[in-house]
Amino acid sequence: YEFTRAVTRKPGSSIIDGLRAEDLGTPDLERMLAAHASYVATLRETGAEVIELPPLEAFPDSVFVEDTALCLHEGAILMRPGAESRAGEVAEMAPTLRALYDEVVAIEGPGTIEGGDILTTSREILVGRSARTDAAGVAELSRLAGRWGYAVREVFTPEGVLHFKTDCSLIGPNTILSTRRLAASGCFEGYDVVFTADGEEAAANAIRFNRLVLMAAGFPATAAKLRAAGYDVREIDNSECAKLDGGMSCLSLRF
Ligand code: CIR
Repeated sequence: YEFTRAVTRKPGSSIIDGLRAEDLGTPDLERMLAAHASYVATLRETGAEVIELPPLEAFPDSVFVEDTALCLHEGAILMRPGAESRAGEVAEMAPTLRALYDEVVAIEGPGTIEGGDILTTSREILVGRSARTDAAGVAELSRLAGRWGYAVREVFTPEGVLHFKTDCSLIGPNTILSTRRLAASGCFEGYDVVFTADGEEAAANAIRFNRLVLMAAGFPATAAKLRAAGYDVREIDNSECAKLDGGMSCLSLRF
């Protein structure tokens, strides 16, 4: 969770057409822009450089940049999204990553995989199979990241949950914030797990970014629990991204 850089993309007015599992109302662009600005400012507060890309109106979900790539120390791996309307976002991200990394490789398929299903810890890369990420996608990632010495472990995202990281985040060297429903599969054996408070499952999609934990506002019991454990927690308005099943991790690539 120590990063010198992040890449984000501003939401555009096409955000109202973003994918969602359930209709929770139309996202309000002004409010989303304000929340996005405070997200970017909070990342910058830690001393990191944040590269903000311009909106891409042709891709309503392109604010959720995390799904387009996996950024590791040795290089970046371009994803192959399982959502058809999002496939073109990868080519839009590629030039930025090629300018920052010596090595950029790509998932060629036929499998699919999205960054939201990937949790990198200090000892391994956990990849949750989901409606967006299939076995072939995990296998190809395993081959690509394996060349750089990473161990990839396939796990499973619960039914009805968009991405693996919708339900968990790495908040300390060996500590994971998780919902009970995800951890119940046993996927975090060997890690210390902090559970989201009951009814606050949506707080799990947080990020540890240098000294800060960024989490969605509106989950007071989980925020209090993290603060009591010594974390420096920042709560960011996530009301509009939540309408599109997005959260803190989705909004940036961090490396
Ligand atoms: C989608 O369904 O693809 C977007 N509306 C939300 C993507 C959220 N991304 C993430 O969790 N990494």
